[in-house]
Amino acid sequence: MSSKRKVCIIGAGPCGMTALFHFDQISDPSTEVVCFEKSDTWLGLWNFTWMTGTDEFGELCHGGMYKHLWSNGPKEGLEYPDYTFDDHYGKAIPSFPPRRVLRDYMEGRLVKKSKSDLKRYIKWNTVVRYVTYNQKSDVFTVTAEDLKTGRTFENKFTHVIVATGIFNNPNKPTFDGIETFPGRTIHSHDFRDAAQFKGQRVLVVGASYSAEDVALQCLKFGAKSIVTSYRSKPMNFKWPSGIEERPLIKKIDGKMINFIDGSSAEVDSIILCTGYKYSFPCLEDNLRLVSTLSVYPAGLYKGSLWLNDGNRKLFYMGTQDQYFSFTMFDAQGLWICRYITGTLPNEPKNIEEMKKEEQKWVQRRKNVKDCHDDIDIQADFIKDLSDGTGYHPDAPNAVELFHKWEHDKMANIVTYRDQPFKSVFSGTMAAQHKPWFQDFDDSIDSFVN
Ligand code: NA7
Repeated sequence: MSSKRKVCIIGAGPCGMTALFHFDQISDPSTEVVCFEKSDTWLGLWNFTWMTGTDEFGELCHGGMYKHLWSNGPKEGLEYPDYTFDDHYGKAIPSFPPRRVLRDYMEGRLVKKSKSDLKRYIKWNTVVRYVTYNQKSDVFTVTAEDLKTGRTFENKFTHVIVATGIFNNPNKPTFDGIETFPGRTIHSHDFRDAAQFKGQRVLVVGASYSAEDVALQCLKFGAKSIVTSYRSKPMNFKWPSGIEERPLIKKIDGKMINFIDGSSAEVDSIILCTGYKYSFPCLEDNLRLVSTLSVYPAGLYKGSLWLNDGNRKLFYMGTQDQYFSFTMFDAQGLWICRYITGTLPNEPKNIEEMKKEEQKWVQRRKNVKDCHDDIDIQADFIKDLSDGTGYHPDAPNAVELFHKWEHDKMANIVTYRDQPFKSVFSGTMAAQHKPWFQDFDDSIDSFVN
């Protein structure tokens, strides 16, 4: 291989695209970048498909996006400092946009703020099958398949960035009697349209973001009733009439769900909102991150650089549970790009120092008491990434928005999306909007105008 750096980005979702964006900004002549993307478009999860299970190529459907998804966090907490929502839409818009509005915003930045056409770096419909690293030659071999031609090929790279996401491999627990349940049972990864549950009594299993939103969506789109079932602790929101919480399932008997507190409920459908398992099947064992969902998964210096096999040329993006999401990916993409191109001041040379630093964060994460502590960790993580890169210093300030947002949710889970927030970058206060629960039009035009 020549002395040029050759960087492989796996995945053109919001993470992979911010890495690409920053490489394009820096335009380092000795760094070549290639991005392999399994689908035919960018921004990953933020695309909607009707398909579930496998796609048109027989590949596993990656994303679990559903129709009518509106952001569950304030847009002011995931804004790009160099391209605000004001910059894109030219005016104040409300704080909790539908999927299309967010996708359009991200695309706007990629198109309008890039130095060149970012699509030229991307190999579409190309799935990475395997990545190996050879210590002797200090080179990664990436085996990929062009899904359209069926041709498999190998390319050599000096660096690899894994940006394939963490919400694609559903965690599917089983329950006594579930095999004989006569209704429909799906995981939230396959949930596409709440309208399909109109008139039904629905059991939602889980007590986190998907459970909360799927339950509300089903109610909004006309489900008769929703029972949610928690394992560790209830969500404890002030639920509207039609939604109630129960503890874990003990046994399913026909349509009757029996819970461990002795109560029962008859339901027509079950939606498992039981989260995801981290899955990076295309990496060889010693390169593969194994973790449960966390705001600071272990094994990554600066939450990004793979430490476990010592080569320090493999990076993971977006493996953190997310509050700041796009902003965090952006700060991370910039850090990775600057690290690879050798333009970061003061980075430790010694891997032991890096491991010590990583352990500080992992220990801090172990001691969190609640979501507010996780939010603080993520704000500090962004600050930590930004210190060497000069990323916008106001980015971590959105932390206060997230604390307020958590309180808004506890105050009223139906109306929290109607609250306006102020951008930490533009200072613009969000516009008001028709209440989310009554708004069935998630077109860009309706939302923005
Ligand atoms: P999460 O946040 O990982 O939550 C998964 C939920 O599923 C959580 O409440 C778990 O309970 C519950 N769970 C997992 N296994 C079981 C079993 N066996 N029985 C009952 N309940 C179970 O995933 P989400 O899909 O909600 O959210 C993913 C991301 O989407 C989120 O971070 C946002 O960024 C958007 P536990 O609390 O572990 O007992």
